[in-house]
Amino acid sequence: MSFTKKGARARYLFVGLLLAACGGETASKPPTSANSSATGSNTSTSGNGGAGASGTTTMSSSTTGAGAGGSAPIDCSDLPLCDDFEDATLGGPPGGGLWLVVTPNCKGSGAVVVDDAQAHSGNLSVRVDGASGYCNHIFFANQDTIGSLGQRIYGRMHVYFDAAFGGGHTTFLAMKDDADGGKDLRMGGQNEVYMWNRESDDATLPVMSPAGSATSVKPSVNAWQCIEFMIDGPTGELKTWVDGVLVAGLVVDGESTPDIDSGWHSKPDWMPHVSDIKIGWEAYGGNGITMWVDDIALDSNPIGCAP
Ligand SMILES: [Ca+2]
Ligand SMILES: [Ca+2]
Repeated sequence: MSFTKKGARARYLFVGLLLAACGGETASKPPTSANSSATGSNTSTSGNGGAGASGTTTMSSSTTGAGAGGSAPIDCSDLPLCDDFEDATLGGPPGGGLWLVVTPNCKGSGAVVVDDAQAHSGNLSVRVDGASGYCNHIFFANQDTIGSLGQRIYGRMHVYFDAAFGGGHTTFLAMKDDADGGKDLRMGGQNEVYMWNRESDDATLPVMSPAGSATSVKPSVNAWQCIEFMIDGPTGELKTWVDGVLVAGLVVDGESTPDIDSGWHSKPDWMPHVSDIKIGWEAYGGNGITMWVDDIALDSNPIGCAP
C-alpha cells in the first residue's frame, strides 16, 4: 500500500497571523445547490435509527434520499460508494470488500471496530478510538473508489464525537493527493474548530489566526453531524458543508480571501487528484477522542445529508 505520510508534526501553524483581519466573521451561508433540500430532515439522533431499516448489501438503500440540487432523490445503492455498515460484523473491523484498516508508518493504541453503541442509520456504525500522539493513529481506508470519480468529487459522512476538539491539530479524514506529491489532504480540527490541512506544506483552511478560526465551526459533541465536501481538481476548489450549511471558513475558491484561503493560495497551482479516503483519528499535538462514523458516501455529484 502506498501510504507515504511522513512523520508526526507537532508544530502549529500561525502563518495567517501576519494577515490583516477583515471580513472574517461570516460563519456560514445558506446551503448551496450542492445540497439544498432535505438536508435538514436528517434528524435521527444518537443511538438508534429504527431497527428494521435497510441492509440490502453494504450499499444502503434505506431512505428517501437527499434532494441534491432539487433533482431526484438519491438512492444510496446507486452511488459509487455508500456504506451504512448494517451488514458489517459487530465487533469486527469495517470490511465488506470496501474498507481496510491502516496505520501508516507506525502503530500504537488506536482502534477501529464496528460498534452498536451509536448509529446514525440502523444499529451499526464504525467506532474509532484515537489517542493523542501520531503513532496512536488509525484509519479505515477505501482505495478503489474516489480516484475513479472524475475531476469533481463529493464525499459525505456522518460523524459523532464524544468530546470537543482541543487546540491542537488533529485529523479525522485524509486523502492521498497524487497531484501533490502523494501527500494527504486532511480534514480535522485545530483551535477547537473544523479545519483542512495540506500535508505537503502545512497550509491550513481557514488560516489558524483568531479571525480565521472564527470563520469555521466547532463540531457537535455527543450528537451526529453531517459533513459533506466537494473537491474540484481542475479549478482547485474545495467546499465544505456541515449539516447542510456551507461553512465560509472551509471554502477554497479562485480568490484568495484573508484569514480563510489565503494560506491555501500559497500554492496557486493546487489541483488535487485524490486516490484514497482514510477515516479515523490522528493527533499530532492534539487530543485523543472516541468518534463514530456512519453512512459514508462518495459520488461525482452532490449527495446531501440523507440518509
Ligand atoms: Ca449504520
Ligand atoms: Ca477565497
